[in-house]
Amino acid sequence: MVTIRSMVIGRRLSLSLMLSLGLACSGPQKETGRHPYNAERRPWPIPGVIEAENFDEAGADDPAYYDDTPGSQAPTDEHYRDSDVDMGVDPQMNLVDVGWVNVGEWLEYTVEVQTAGPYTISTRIATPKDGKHFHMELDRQNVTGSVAVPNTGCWGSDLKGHHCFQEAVVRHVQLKKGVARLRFVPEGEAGEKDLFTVDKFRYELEKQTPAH
Ligand SMILES: [Ca+2]
Ligand SMILES: [Ca+2]
Repeated sequence: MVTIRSMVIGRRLSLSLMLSLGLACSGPQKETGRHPYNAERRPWPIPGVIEAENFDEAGADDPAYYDDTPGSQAPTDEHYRDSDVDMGVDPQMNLVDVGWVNVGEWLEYTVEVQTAGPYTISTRIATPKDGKHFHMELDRQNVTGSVAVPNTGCWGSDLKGHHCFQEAVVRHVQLKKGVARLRFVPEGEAGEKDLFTVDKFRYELEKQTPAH
């Protein structure tokens, strides 16, 4: 085994040796710098609520989203965090959301399922369009199937003071315990733009009837 001492050249480590050392210390998992978007860098717990705008902070070679428009399409005074993801700040509803969601785009969150079992997943979402869908993946496995988004009448709130987020609910989603990457994926025809505005995802563990 190569020791640190044997890799020291004088008092300096060469870049290649530092990289070797980093790989040796990190074990089989590649160290990318990607992490959950919270101060503790802790996976978002499930059961729990994950805000759509709190997708992971990406590592150098490990993206946490795909967004097909450079920069944000939201007004500049609605800035929440630096990213190409189009996030809006809604002062009427006191929330931050992700809007201008196009087919082909996706967002990822590192989560930790703390209890295995069946879950109800409620997504707070808005659209003035009919027939829009999305699904959610854990470690690239589609766990929800296609979830229908109701036409809620507007993009979340409008200048007339209408508030129109609703919950798109899917039940009985079996989740395994452990850390995983949750991916939110809009569905539709390639090139389809501006499907909906999404605020948050709520994962609730369903009550289970004891076996007889
Ligand atoms: Ca964008
Ligand atoms: Ca939100």
